[in-house]
Amino acid sequence: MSTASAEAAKAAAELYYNNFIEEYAIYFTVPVAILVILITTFVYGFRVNILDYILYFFQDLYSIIFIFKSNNNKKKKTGDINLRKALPIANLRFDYLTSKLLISGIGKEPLSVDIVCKYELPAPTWYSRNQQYDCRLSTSKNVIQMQQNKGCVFSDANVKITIEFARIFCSKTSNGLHIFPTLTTLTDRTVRLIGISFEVDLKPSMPYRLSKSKMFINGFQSWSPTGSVSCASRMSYTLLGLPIVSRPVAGMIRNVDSEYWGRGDGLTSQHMTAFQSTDSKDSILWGFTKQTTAIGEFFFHRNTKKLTCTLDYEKTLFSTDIGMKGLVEVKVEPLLVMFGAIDFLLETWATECAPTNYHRKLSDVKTSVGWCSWYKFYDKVSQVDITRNANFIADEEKMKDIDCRVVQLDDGFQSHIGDWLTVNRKFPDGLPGVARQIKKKGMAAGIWLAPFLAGHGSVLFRDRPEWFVKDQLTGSPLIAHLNPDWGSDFICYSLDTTNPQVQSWLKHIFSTLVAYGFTYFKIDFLVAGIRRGNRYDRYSSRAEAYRKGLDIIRKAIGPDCYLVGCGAPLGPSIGYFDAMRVSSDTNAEWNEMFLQRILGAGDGPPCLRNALHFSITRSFLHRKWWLNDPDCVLLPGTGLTNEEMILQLTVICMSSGVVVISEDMPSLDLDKISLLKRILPTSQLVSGQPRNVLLHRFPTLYVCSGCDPSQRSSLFAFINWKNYDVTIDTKIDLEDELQYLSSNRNEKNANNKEVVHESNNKQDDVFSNFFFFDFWQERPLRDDLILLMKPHSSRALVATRFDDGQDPKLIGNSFHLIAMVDGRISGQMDLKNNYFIVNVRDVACEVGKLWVAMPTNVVTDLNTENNIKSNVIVNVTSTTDLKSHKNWSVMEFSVDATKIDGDDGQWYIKIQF
Ligand code: 9PG
Repeated sequence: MSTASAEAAKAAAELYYNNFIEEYAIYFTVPVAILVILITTFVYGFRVNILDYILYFFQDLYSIIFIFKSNNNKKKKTGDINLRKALPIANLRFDYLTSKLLISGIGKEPLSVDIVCKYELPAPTWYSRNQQYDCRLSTSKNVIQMQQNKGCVFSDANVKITIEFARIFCSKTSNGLHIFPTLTTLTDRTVRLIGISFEVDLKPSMPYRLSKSKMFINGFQSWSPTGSVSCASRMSYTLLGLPIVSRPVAGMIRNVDSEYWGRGDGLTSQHMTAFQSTDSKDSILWGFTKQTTAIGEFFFHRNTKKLTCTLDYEKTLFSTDIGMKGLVEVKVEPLLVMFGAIDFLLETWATECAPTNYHRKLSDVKTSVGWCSWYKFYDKVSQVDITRNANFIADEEKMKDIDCRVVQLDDGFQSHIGDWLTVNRKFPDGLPGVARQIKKKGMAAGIWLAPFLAGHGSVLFRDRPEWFVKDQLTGSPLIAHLNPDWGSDFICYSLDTTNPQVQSWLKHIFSTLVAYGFTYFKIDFLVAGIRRGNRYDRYSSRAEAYRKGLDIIRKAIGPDCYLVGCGAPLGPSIGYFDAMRVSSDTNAEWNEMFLQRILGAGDGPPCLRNALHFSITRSFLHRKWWLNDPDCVLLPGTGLTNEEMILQLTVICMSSGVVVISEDMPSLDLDKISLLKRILPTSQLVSGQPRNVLLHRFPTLYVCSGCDPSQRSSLFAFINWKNYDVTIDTKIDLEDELQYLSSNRNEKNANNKEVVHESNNKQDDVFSNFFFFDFWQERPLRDDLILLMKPHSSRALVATRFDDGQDPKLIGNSFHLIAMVDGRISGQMDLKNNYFIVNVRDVACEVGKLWVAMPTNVVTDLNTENNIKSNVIVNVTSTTDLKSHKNWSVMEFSVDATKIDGDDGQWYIKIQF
């Protein structure tokens, strides 16, 4: 638990007691207390200290009053919680009346929870079977200790579970509880821990129809669909809806080894989930905050409205080997439950999961631009293609500003899947030759491999069949993946990363590639390393085995090489990667191909729509666990409409993740490169966040707010995912956003004095507090905030705050989509010297326009020749009145910054008044 959460817990505890005594003291009467003590003593006997009874009594009373009060509130008002002060203080305690754990204060109703531990003990005799236990630990019979505001302990004859908790925050709008269980064995026999589940009854908090509730489904790995669905919907298992038939294909996309795979009576989400009713602004998020030992999964049972939060261990705990009772202690993956606005909850949860011991600060990892062979050449790629592209990127004048630093060879060079160091005939100089040619051109050499897979035709599989994870049913090597692109390697198997020989082999492969000169690694199909099966080390869970593999790879390449994950189970990968693919593959087609849709499991096959959709819904992971990789930028001649191309650039830029181009650069239309430059480099400081991600499966608003309160501009991208034209009244969505941006923002003016802006409560005025600029259409907007949007299109609006007086404001530019939001392009008034200055740095585009708004009388007085100074070529191209703001005009400047005075690439325009 971090010190911040400990402090928050302490503060919350104080608040709890203050509220508690203030509000409920009148209810505590001595006679009732004595009566309850007598009844509970009669019911439970003297197993528990009498003082504890008194505490339980107060707690029960508290929850009864809480239920009573919230029922009263419900009568008065439906929809959101609107309590008098802060939200009730979250609490967890055992309730003797219902014999369940109770979580109160998260949402309107207390949530009752059962803790179930599944384990096996070895068969007592050779002819009997292992003893299997599916034990509900959280019953009155199993309680052995209760501590007010701290937690409780339960045990059966073989295992003990200690539940501790901390409140993570408490405000008017959100609160949360972080639960930290520890499991200890009490027997001297070997315990095989199968899983631990928290079974939560959501019925009281979901009194309405299922279709009125939305559930956030987080996919298992990079390519898996992620986003909200109706709680009434069904999981899609394609191939005739038969999970068994689609399993070999789905094995690479879904968690098919889970006991919930294929279930038709509910919905599964991996690592976390969240629920929201369609008439509420608040949601409840459930999430495990670690996945180093077990795989966390959530299953919503549609019929019973129960949520099972389950941890899949399958791990042997070796108490017999030590020969002492109770010595094996497992720190169970903590569970977080929170109430509040979904954007905030997703970000908070991701922060709580973030790696604490990562080898470098994620904020120091730079966004980079790279090139990848896959989406243009696929497995037909040859050494000639790599050399031609590397040479073009390094030598072509037009490519200079793109600053492409990596050339990455993808799938197609290897002789077989698994035989990574032997290449096919298309690579006559071998891998050392490829690395040499890329490095010679001053770029980092990158390579793709699937380190946990080996194909049926590989030498590795032929020579070392014992190195593979074994199928639990048949005992033969587990088939992890079927890939029609891989010919004789169509059937692929999972390497057993707990086998010391496999570990040495992995180390050898990666250190050899480093010795060849590669410094950028895209490791793919990683989910193969986490499949269920029998492994060399039975004390290792599948999550531990997977992380062992990653650990070896990271150590072999060292901390300075760039590691990109792909096809990776996300939660168990935290802590090893610089960047991670967070979406399905892209393609130069908006929709997936029909055949892929019916052959794939669910809606994750390659297409632009899926890649953009999941990159948006997974935005909250960016720079918390790694840099998000939204998959490659495609700039094809055909295949994508202009609107789709702009939408692609908008989303990739706003994701602020890594940008990798996948095209044959020499044959590329150079206009496309100019378009691409307008999103490069992506931002180090800000990134996009979708709005209403639970209410809309396809979010229609993606927002990037300024990185500090003094930043005037924010970016709002409206998206039409539909196949037909749509008219969007942006005012509806923008009103709340702008209200927030214009309220109580403190900023420093040019003289470094704090300027406090009072909140503007008059809603009608909020729009006149902003200038709006349409980035891709390159024009200031007037009253036209109702947008007609073509199919698969976006409109990126830069909104700039206007609220302080008559100073000029920079309201638009055509150089970079996001640079006015993160401060790389900024306009400021210097009141002392009476000039307005626009500063520009770190943008790839060198020729473009700027738009500055100023009072009309100021524009009239300006003598442009003498008043404008710059270290680049500037011309005033037009001056127009702003219809949205009376007596204001916009001056449009055209700028050519190809030849800058000074060598740091920064340029400025100074307008003297
Ligand atoms: C190389 C590609 C690219 C791509 C990766 C990944 O299920 N499948 O058959 C399947 C094939 C390819 C694939 C994903 C799934 O794409 O995302 O960028 O590196 O491998 O083979």
